[in-house]
Amino acid sequence: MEAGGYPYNWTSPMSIKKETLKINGMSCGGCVKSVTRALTQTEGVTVERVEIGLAEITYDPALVTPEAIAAAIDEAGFELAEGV
Ligand SMILES: [Cu+2]
Repeated sequence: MEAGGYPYNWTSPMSIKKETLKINGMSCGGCVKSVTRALTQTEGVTVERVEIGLAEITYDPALVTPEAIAAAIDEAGFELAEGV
């Protein structure tokens, strides 16, 4: 008998956080691609939109820390100005 509700193993949408990151050092489409790649390759991060100076992401705090997101941006050669 179905009791209703959701299976246990579904990821709760409640745990996913949405952030707009302000990023210093971006100046062209190449920078947009670099930031997009860096964030895409970070486990637990989903890229919604990237443009010069900012990135909109959703991330799962169970999989990735704000520090790891900042580090990924730093490693790509940019600086996180605000967010996470
Ligand atoms: Cu550039």
